[in-house]
Formats: sequence, structure tokens, C-alpha cells
Amino acid sequence: IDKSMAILAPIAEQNGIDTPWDRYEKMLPQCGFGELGVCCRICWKGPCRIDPFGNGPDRGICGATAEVIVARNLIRMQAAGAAAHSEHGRHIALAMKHLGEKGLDAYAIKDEAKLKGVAERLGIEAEGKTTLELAVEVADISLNDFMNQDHHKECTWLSKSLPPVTIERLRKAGVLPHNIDAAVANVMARTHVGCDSDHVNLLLAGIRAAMADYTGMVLATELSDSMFGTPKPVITKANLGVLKEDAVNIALHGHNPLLSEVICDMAMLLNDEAIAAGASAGINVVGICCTGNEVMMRRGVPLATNYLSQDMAILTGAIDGMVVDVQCIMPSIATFGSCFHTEVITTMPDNKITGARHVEFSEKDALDRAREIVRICIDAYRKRDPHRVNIPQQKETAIVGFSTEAIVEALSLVNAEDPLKPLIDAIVSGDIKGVALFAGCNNVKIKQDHAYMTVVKELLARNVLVLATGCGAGAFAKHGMMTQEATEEFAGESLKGVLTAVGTAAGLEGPLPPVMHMGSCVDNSRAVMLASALAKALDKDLSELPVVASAPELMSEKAVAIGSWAVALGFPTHVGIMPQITGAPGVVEVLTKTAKDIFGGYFIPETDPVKAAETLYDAILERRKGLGL
Ligand code: BF8
Ligand code: SF4
Repeated sequence: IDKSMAILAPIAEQNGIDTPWDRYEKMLPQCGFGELGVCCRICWKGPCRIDPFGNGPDRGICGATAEVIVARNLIRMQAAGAAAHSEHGRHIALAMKHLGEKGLDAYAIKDEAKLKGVAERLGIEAEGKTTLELAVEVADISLNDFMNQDHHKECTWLSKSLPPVTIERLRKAGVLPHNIDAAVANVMARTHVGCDSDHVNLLLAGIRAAMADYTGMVLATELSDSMFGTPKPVITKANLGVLKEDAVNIALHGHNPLLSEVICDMAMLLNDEAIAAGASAGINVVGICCTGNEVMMRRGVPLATNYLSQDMAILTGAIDGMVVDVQCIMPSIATFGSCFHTEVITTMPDNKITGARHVEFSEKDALDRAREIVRICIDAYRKRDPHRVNIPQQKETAIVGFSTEAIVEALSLVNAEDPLKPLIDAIVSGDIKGVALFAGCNNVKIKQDHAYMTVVKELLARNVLVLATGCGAGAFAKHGMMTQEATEEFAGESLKGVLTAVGTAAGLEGPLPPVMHMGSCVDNSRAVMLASALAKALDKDLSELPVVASAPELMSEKAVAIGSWAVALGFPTHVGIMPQITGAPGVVEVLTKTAKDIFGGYFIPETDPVKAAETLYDAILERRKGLGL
């Protein structure tokens, strides 16, 4: 549905390059065993696959059933997602520790108030300590969540961020990790050939890994805010029209603000060098995927695009450098870059791409490496062929940066004494029926951004307050859902009333946007913070709140992990892609039904976005009824 793609697809064809959609078509038909999840490659006696029609093998060579094979495959995905998010968190925590102990040129504690708040929440006595001393203690407690070997002591960030009743319930279910790394390693160990062969036991271990995923991301968010600033509402633009013909365009892509923040700083410092190279508008930094979300909400850097069209962005012929770190980076960008003048630059030792240029980045020499990277991009600009520049005109305004703190601050303008009260009152009165968190990726199996837009419009019309992160937030930003006009057009009457009252009190001369941009995927923790604050104020478990989650176009293991902790925390959770589990009816039963008895939350697999919205709304109404509303 993104019109800029219609402009770029023919350019791909002229240049003989396959787009993601071409590559998908060449993949069809995709393997039916894989789609059902019943293919096992865990040992080299295999691959084994179960015949879903009951005419062939009903067990693998070792005797594993479809239930065991599907459960093992799924929980390995959850563990991989947890590993990815928590590596990100560990990287930030280590950087903060180094900053506090030895100092790092390129970094600082930009938000001391946030750091103090975090320290207080973690139970650290701040009195008499310098900011850097506090930073070290916060980093140490966070790193201890990767190191603690006492099985009876759960990760600190869990108990310090979730409501006590929720913690108690999850403790009873045995799914609270004591150590993030251990939860991941445990999944790998118990899924080795000849180990855990009970699908329910396996699935619970997967949920524990998913809770480790949550732990890694909450600490990533809170420490990032301390170092780089807590997001506040900022007005920016989104979609490929943010590229500038007369500027050195640098696209930042990946996830970790440790890289992108320094590149943004350096781009400002070297702006004159770009002008001297002939780019009259200097350097134009734009974002892609979750790095895009990070710099968009903290700095107002415009968003070029979200996951599925990352390589297509290079077809504009106007991106001089694409600088990437970790996660969700299609290897195809190197091929696309080689067809244009674009320098594709990898920066992390464990994320290289054959065919890309590698400039290894580390916190210690961040300024030098950032300078080198920005200069490579300026040099590339000199080689740009103006005849091959095709920048689509599509771009939309986006009001972004709704951290939990920013939302509470806006609400405090309505009620200074008890900021959450206006929100709670609106939920109780039914002006706001409930809250939906949109998260996740794009997936070639769905027309890009279409499922997001469909589900969200259905829910907004039913007066559901919408939060968004990740490439879902990117989709909404690109399609104008983070504007005041979108509130006028799509929000139901009573929701519009609340958004207008808060927006006006906050000095916006009109409503808040109907979709609140909360940040990147690790920032799903912000939505949990907000929900936890509501739960604590109401003295309820998260699983009792009229809060749902939706990942209409998910694809990554990280998204699987996020969806899984959302279920564990108690949220009915929609997935718009049929998960690769349907070859095991027992697993499907556990995740879509039994989970509700254990956690309150459960998965709603639904590929029809209109039906998905109806089911989510029904789940909200069921919760309201449970609360007597
Ligand atoms: O971590 S939404 S495609 S970029 S996995 Fe990846 Fe999915 Fe985008 Fe953000 Ni999250
Ligand atoms: Fe086959 Fe069992 Fe080996 Fe899997 S673990 S490949 S089911 S023999």
C-alpha cells in the first residue's frame, strides 16, 4: 500500500535486481512441512518430518512426536529472540559501566533524572553518590541479571518492573528466569536430541526464555534513556520522501543507539565537509527499522522506511551510505548497494555481510570510527549519479516520542495530583474501551503495512487507545496515523474526546495522535510500564486489564519472543501470520486455550485483519466485564 514502492519496483526491474517480493515468489510453494512446524533437523539422523495426513511417519527416527518437534522448534525461536534482545541490553549495560568507571568520550548520562529514577526503582541509595557512581551501580545490577546463579532469586528487573500480583502468578507457573543467559542456554540444552520430550514442559521453558527476553529489553530501554535521553513528543516526517536530492543521505539501520547516536552527533560536526563536497543541504540522516525508531523519537530524525522495504530504499539512488549494526538487516542490501554508488557499512564484529564494507565500531573509539564512517558517506556522495536519482515524494508528518514518562507528563497537565486518574476514569467510563499495543515486523506474506492499517482503523473506531512500536510504528508513521488529522478521521467519538482534552491541555491546540509511538521493539517494555502503572493504581493483575497486543505482520524470532511474554503477562495477543505450529494440535491447544487458564493471556492466530480486530475487541469487552465495567 506504500506508493513509493510502485515507483521503485520498476527501477529494480530495469537494473535486473530482485526485490523481496520477487525473492518470495521464487520461493513458492513454500515447504508444507515447514509451514506446519513438523520438520526436525535437530540431529543428523534427520531431517525427519511428520505426515500431517496420517498416512506416513507419525514419529521422527528418535521417536519424537509432532508435538515435541513443533514445541522444540518454537521454543528455540523464543530463545533466539531473547538472545537478540538481551545481547542488545547487555551491550548498553556494559557501555554504561565503562562510561561510569573509565569515561567514554562519545557518551554521557544525558538524563540524570531518569538515571536517578531507575536507581531508586532498583533499590539503590542515591544519597551522596555522583551520577557516574550511580551509573556503575545501575549497570552492575543490570548485568547481574545475566550472571546470577541462585535459582531462587529471580532477575531483579522483573520484580522491579512488574506488579507484585503478576510476579506472584508467574512465579507459581515457574516461568520467572533467574538469569537471562541461563534461560536461553536452558532452552538449547533441553531441546538437544533425547532431552525434554513433553510438549507442555517444553512450552513453559519457552515462556521462561520469553520472560528473559522481556528482562533484556526493559533494561535496554531504561539504560538507553538514561544515557541518551527519555523521549518526549517531537514532530518529524516518515517515508522515502524524507531523502534529499541535495544532501549527503545517510541511512541508519539496525537497533542499538550506541552506534546511531554517535553517527547523528558526528553528522552535525561534519556538515560543512558535506557542503564542501557539493551537497548544498549538508548531511541528511534518516532512519530504518528500530534504529530509525530510536533516533526518530529521541532526535526527530525522519524515518525512511520499515523492515520490508529496506533494500528498496537504495533504489532511490540517493542513499550515499547505509550504516548498520545488528538485527533485521537483509543481506540483500549489499547487492543493492553494489548496483548503485551506495556504501553499505557494517559496524559490529558479529554482524558482517559479504560484499559490504566493514568499519568496526566500539564504544572506546566511537568518535574516530563515526568520523571515518561519515566521511566514507561524503565520499560516496561525490560518486552519486544524478541521473539515477529517483526519490519518491511520499512523506507524512509523524508526532512521535511517547515514552511512558511523556504520556504521564501530558496527563499530569489534566490532573497534576494524580496523573493516571484521567486515563483510568476514561477507561472506567468507557470513553476509552481498552488499550491495544501494536508490535512487530513486516512479512512478505502480507501486503506491506496493510494488516497494520486495517486492524488499527477497526480498533480506533471502537474507541481503543493504540500504542505502537517497532516496524508497526514505522508503518503507522509512514501512513499518516501519527497526526492530529488521523485522530479526527479515525478515532471513535469518545476516544477523540479524551485525546483532544489531553492534547489541548498539553498545548497542542488539538488532539494527540491516535497512535502513540512508544519506540523500538525493546521499547515494548514502555507499554508494559504504562500497563503496570495502571495495574498498580487499580490493584489488579496485568491479566485483568482491558489491554491486548497485536502483531499483524510479524516475522522475526524476536517478535515471537515478544508475543510470548505478552501472553505470559496476561494479554490476549494476535498474530497475523499463521505460526509454524499447526502440525501439532496439542501445542496449538496450549498456546491458544490452556494459556488463558495459566496466564490469562493467549494467542489469537488470525490472518484476516478485520476478524482479528473483532476478536481483540471482544477480548477487551470480556476484560471489562471481568472488572465489572
Ligand atoms: O526489532 S519490528 S523487523 S526491526 S524484529 Fe526487526 Fe521486526 Fe522491525 Fe526492530 Ni523488531
Ligand atoms: Fe529426527 Fe529425532 Fe533427530 Fe529430530 S531429533 S532429526 S526427530 S531423529
